[in-house]
Amino acid sequence: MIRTVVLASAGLFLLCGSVAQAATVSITQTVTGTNGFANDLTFAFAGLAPSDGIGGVLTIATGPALDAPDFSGLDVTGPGEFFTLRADGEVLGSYTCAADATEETNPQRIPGGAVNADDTDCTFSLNLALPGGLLDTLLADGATVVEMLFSDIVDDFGDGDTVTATLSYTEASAPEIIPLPATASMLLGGLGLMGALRRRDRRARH
Ligand SMILES: [Ca+2]
Ligand SMILES: [Ca+2]
Ligand SMILES: [Ca+2]
Ligand SMILES: [Ca+2]
Repeated sequence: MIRTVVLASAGLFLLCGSVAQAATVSITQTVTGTNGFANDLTFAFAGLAPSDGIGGVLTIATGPALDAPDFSGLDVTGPGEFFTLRADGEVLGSYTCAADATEETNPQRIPGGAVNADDTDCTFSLNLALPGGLLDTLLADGATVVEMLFSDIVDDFGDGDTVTATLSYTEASAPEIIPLPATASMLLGGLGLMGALRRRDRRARH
């Protein structure tokens, strides 16, 4: 009984000790429609630390439109209007707010996507789980490029629409390593100090 409690509290302690802050990388891009048509978006993440292997989440979300009149959200509300997400060329899926789509169709309906009264724009926050294997493949070179590719009939972008891409995962805990050069210089410094003390000692005696 006591042993169980000790083991349980040891487990709790380990659990608390291993909870690290999830490294969150956030990139915001501004959509600029050229001649009313949508531009594909690229989110470049760099300088990424290795993950703990458990996987992470990629969140693609619409933000406020920066230009007046403000039409927040993206033109992915009708049949055939969707975007495809790719990470380092790997297709993650295709998504839409079109009423005829469901979470089982392709493109898949974005859960919680809110279409405005005019049925022209959809605001959403789409969370995609990145399994550990996929995330670690993406992070192998410390960088990943997420592409948001729009279907041809997505054409009602407002200048100043914003879209954010956020990559969240827990970094692998780095083992504590004392670099050898530092150890060596500390040792040399220590020897130098000992020599100086000895010299001072000798001088004091003379
Ligand atoms: Ca818009
Ligand atoms: Ca539309
Ligand atoms: Ca990569
Ligand atoms: Ca359209």
